[in-house]
Amino acid sequence: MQIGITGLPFSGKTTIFNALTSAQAKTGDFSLGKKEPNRAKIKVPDPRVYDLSKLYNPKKITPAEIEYIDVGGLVKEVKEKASEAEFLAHLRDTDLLLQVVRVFEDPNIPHPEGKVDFKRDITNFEFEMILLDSDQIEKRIKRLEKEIASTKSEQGKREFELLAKCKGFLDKEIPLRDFDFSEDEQKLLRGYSFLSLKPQLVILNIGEDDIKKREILEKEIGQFLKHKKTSVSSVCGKLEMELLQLEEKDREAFMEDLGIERKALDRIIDLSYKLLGLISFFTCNQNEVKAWTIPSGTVALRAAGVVHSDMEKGFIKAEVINYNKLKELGSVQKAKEKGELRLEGKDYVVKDGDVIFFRFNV
Ligand SMILES: Nc1nc2c(ncn2[C@@H]2O[C@H](COP(=O)(O)OP(=O)(O)OP(=O)(O)O)[C@@H](O)[C@H]2O)c(=O)[nH]1
Ligand SMILES: [Mg+2]
Repeated sequence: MQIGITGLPFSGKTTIFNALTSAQAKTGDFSLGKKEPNRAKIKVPDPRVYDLSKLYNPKKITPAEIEYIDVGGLVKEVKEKASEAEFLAHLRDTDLLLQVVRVFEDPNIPHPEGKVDFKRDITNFEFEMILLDSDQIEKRIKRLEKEIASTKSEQGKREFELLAKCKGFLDKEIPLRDFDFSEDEQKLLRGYSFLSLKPQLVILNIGEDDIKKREILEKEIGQFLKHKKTSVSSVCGKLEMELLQLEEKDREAFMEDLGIERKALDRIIDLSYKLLGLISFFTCNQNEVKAWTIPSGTVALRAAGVVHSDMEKGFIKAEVINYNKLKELGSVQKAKEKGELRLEGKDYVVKDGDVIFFRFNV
């Protein structure tokens, strides 16, 4: 999974990138015009993978991974530098946009719009994404018109109609993720990676003084955000970055003092999975215990294919037990004795936390 971090200059993107990934990218250096974004992969800190590993003592433990890309923001200066294409290229492959919005007040740090006003920034950001998608569609539509005139392609016509429909939404300033496209439409749209179609996680970068009113703030912004597949959370970027420099035991005391219940990373990962509609299942043996990430609603046959194409081709059955049940019983052997290791067919809908042993034949 790839998550793109974006937002206005000096909103704290790199600070939050560091807090999420334990990277040590330089903050406070104006990143405008910088060519390469900061990138880092993290292992999803899902305690279930490590718990299962205790049962199997495997040679290898493989948690799921998320890559964070600190892309920077798209602002007037960047556009003038014609870096728009670069900005888009970096965000193209991301599954989710993490929009960092400055809430913290600090007279020493300039705000590109003059003063802190996070509702304005959120609204402007959405509008920027809509404009970028709109530009892209206009260009494509022009080319398609010529193509259809000469080839009379049916596929071209369908694409044209769909893009015209999207353009209609965008002209009304509605992001594309507000619409439920059919499966065929989604397929056609996939190649474009429209920005307003990507799920969005708004991260309010709050100051230390705001920690106490974090819930009120999140609720207020939650009600302000009117679009689908859009969530909000708040992070005190600077503090979270400092937290990482502490020893584990000091960290907990520090967090308690400040009233921080969970690390930003843990909250953001949970929200990201929810926004993207993703769940985890596990495969376990003496060689490897591994977490797999799939869309919720995936059937056993498809899940097998995620692990290995041979498993999908030669699928016979899936032996399934949920992590919670397995933990309660203590071992797969016990689960078998108690008849808790279920035999499921190819249409079984995999649940979050399922431990699956695929039976297959190639
Ligand atoms: N007071 C305060 N300062 C912060 C906070 N978060 C970030 N900063 C400071 O704001 C400045 C900008 O932070 P960065 O993380 O570099 O911001 P950015 O969005 O990556 O900036 P660009 O990449 O230049 O667009 C740095 O000096 C940070 O130390 C915060 O929560 N409170
Ligand atoms: Mg930066």
